[in-house]
Amino acid sequence: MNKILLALCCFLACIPDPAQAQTRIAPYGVLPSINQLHWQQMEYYMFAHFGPNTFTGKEWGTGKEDPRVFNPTHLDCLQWARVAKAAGMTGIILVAKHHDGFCLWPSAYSKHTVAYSSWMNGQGDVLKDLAAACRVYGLKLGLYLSPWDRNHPAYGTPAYNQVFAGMLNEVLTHYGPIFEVWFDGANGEGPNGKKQVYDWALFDSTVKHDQPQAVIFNFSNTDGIRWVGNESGYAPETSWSRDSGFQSDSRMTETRMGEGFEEGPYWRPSETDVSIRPGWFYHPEQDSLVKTVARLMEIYEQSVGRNSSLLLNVPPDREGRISPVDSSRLMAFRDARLAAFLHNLALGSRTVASTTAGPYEAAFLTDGNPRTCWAAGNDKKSPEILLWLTRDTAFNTLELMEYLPLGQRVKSFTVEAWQGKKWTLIASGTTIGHIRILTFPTVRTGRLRIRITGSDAPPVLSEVQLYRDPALP
Ligand code: FUL
Repeated sequence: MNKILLALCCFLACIPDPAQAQTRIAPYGVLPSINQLHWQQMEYYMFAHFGPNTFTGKEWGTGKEDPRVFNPTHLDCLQWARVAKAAGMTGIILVAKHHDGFCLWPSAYSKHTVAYSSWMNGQGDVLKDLAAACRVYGLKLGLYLSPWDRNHPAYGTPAYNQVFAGMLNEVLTHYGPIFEVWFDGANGEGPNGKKQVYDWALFDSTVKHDQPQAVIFNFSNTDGIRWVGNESGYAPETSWSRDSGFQSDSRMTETRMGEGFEEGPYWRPSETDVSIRPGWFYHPEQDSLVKTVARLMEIYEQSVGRNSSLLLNVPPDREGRISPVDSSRLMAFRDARLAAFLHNLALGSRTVASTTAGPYEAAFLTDGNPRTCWAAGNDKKSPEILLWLTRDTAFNTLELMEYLPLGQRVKSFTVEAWQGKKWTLIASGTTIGHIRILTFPTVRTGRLRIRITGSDAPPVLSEVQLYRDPALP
């Protein structure tokens, strides 16, 4: 090979990573921020509800609980982090203050905190312990703070907005980097019988000032993440990362919240929050009701596999540890996921497309690298991708990935397998987004065809992967 040809090959070899490319693919619509792209890669992380409710057996405390009820006997945040890491999670979001107002850190703004509890004679700080544990295990830390406060005397008056911003400032400046701030939408009455008019602009600017790399759940239109609209553990099949923004909540049904808006002017992808147990807090009588591995797999495929992320609540018990029932279920769930996504059977296929923009060839779809991509040309016809598998292959799971830094585009597609003498439809879908997982009864074929039947702009996909999940028919 002469030198010019070699130089050209090297140039082409890195071009299909659009982040480095010289050939420009036009972006479409509103785009994700860097913070949102980093967040999207996290996919699966832990929610930890822990506080007075853990000890009183409630789900919603009244705020009148004696702070001394908070008294874990063996609080072990390292164990939480070890379990989360072994489970394959990427971070932990701690409920630092629930609606009862109890602060898991010694806040200067309240008398309803760990400093007034029996735990460690009031010298403890759960946030400090958890932040240190997350650092040990390479996990990111996020914080949930309920603006609704059933304890604070100022709640229901303008002064409370300053209190809440002050609390936010405390938790966002003492514990290192925070990847997500989770604002619960519940807004009930406080001790004086009044509801608070929240100063979202103040809360938003506090987060952005203290933790500029954090994403904000629920109440922000920049670096925002939206609620998926249910607490049952699924995103709808159609799942846009764009939506109409949090201020339009009044005309937003829960279904619309889940689906997002194709035409939405804001990039606010959804997060699916669900508990491994019936309750958000630990209750010993629910030990037999921890979700099964099959149910957790379904939840995973219907959240991460539908362009959402999975925030799975695993509440620590009264000792201050994740119970063995939950941790062993999480390990079995991890094993099931590893088995389901063990070998990408599409790797090395000969992959061609009916249309290609410049060097973004279809072969990059089956290279196992989500940073490279195939881009369709500007021609109007529905593009088709053809995979010639290395041999006749049996599979029951398809994973597609769209290259989101350039915007979300695909709105419908079909998947067909070559069976004898004809193409047979085996699956179809609407949006793709970060990851779309489809499962179907096992098919055996040597050829697969994916047709993008609807797209807002020429599609740009990064991966087509095939698996055989042994737990599926
Ligand atoms: C809801 C709360 O009312 C629940 O107690 C729980 O914290 C859940 C994650 O969000 O709005």
